[in-house]
Amino acid sequence: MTQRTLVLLKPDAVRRGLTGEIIGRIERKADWRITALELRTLDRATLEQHYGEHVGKPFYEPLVEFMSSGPVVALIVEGERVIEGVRQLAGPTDPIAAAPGSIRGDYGVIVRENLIHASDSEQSAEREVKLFFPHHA
Ligand code: RTP
Ligand code: MG
Repeated sequence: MTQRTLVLLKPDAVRRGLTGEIIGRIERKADWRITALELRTLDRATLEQHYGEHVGKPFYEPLVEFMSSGPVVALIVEGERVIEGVRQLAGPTDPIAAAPGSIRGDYGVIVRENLIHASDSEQSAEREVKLFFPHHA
């Protein structure tokens, strides 16, 4: 089942020089390919749309502060079962709960600064691709 997903390498990944490492893990998976890629700093309006489900939660404001604190790398990745697959590569939200071998498990410690976002369903993927890459929608 060929799918596409929206991936963000968060500001901590860019600051720490881990984007090449993370993109390499994604690129090396059989069949997956990057079809869009851009370095950009996110504004509050974009983040409010992207993280709409979290508006009002206690972690929302610090999340927006963090996500707008520096550039992110936004990518569209296409390929076989890529939505579930990138979530699996990333590991659970809390990096301490994430197994070694996963991106968050290998490089993260703080729940908020967990290096990578990946769409969590086909519906989210379509919405997020449209938000970040309207020309690819
Ligand atoms: P994402 O949306 O970024 O791919 O991550 P996720 O699905 O694994 O996690 P989600 O529940 O959607 O939360 C979005 C992001 O908010 C930050 N967060 N901080 N308790 C906290 O301090 C807390 N909980 C979540 C993380 O950056 C998480 O990835
Ligand atoms: Mg999420």
